[in-house]
Amino acid sequence: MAGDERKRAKRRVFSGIQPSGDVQLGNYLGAIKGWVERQDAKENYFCIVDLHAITTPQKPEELRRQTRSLAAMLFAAGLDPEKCTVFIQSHVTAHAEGCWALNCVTPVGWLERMTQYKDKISRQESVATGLLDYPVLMAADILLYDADEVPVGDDQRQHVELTRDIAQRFNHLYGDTFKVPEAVIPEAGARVMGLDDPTVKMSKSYAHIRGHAVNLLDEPKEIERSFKRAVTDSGNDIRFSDDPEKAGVNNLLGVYKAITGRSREEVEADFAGARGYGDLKARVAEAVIEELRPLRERHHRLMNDVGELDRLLAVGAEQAGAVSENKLKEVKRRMGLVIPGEQ
Ligand code: ATP
Ligand code: LTN
Repeated sequence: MAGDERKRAKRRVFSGIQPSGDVQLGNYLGAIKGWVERQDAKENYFCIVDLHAITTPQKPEELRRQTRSLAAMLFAAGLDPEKCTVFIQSHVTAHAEGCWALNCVTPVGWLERMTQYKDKISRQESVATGLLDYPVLMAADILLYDADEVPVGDDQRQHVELTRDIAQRFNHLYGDTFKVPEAVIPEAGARVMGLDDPTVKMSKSYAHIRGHAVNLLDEPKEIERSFKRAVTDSGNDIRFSDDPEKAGVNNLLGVYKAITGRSREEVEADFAGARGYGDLKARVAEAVIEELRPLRERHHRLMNDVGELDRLLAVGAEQAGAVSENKLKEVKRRMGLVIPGEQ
């Protein structure tokens, strides 16, 4: 590990995104936009985590379509295949194997405490073992690459903490093997809330609920409509606020701030002369439409050449496989498994 790290000129970034639905604005502002902006400064690995997606029920044909569509969206958003290794998790078998190894050092109690798990099981009748194990697979994703940084939205903070705990436990049991990574959470856009209900996080899995999410592929008219319907309050005060009553307005301002990159004061000044919430909604919608327009066009072009898309993903899987297979071998060696060809 130390040798590999000494040779590294840039900090290594690893992140993942589930192909569990159509990519929504929260995914973009909380994660993807930051990945794109920092890609020159980092060594980048971005994984489409299909094995995570199947921890909740998926329709097979939909999942296949969504996986390719998500890959196209990552490139359309600006990830450059020359600078980033973009790949599908199930194409690199080290992830599932690494998960098994880490399962054997992770106490079940750690997993039962995860808030996302508790939240998801409260909404399901039958809970798959994979859902409980979800964070261990995520830990394997990250640790197999000796990632320095994990750029994610705020909802993933606890999972990255758990990854650190698992790394430390493994290192303690078997000797220094894994780098202990850090979560990188954006200052703006880390928690975009549902437009229909500003008390719940915007999520792909709820994207079918009318008015909940902005899908990155939505047509301008649709985006306008979603914002027009966004839940606010009965007042007319346009400012950032922690008041639960004003969560809707706060969310709209947060989206605007994340897109424009302006400070809180600048954003509030921008709306100082606005005529009520109608005006606010129209201008936030406009900013989102302009931000997403080129993505939609590039996505459309990429989806028309699936051969090229699959080729890029195959290159990504090969690069990712080279790094993670090597690490997995080290893990197996540490744990006392016989490595073919080794004493
Ligand atoms: P699902 O509904 O299937 O759980 P999701 O929409 O929550 O999906 P993920 O694929 O789990 O999205 O997350 C991908 C990335 O997007 C993660 O870094 C996550 O933190 C971030 N993210 C997801 N939702 C939001 C949100 N509402 N605001 C900010 N970031 C988000
Ligand atoms: N659980 C993450 C997706 C994910 C991930 C990762 C993120 C899977 N593996 C590794 C960062 C690093 C989520 O966003 N729901």
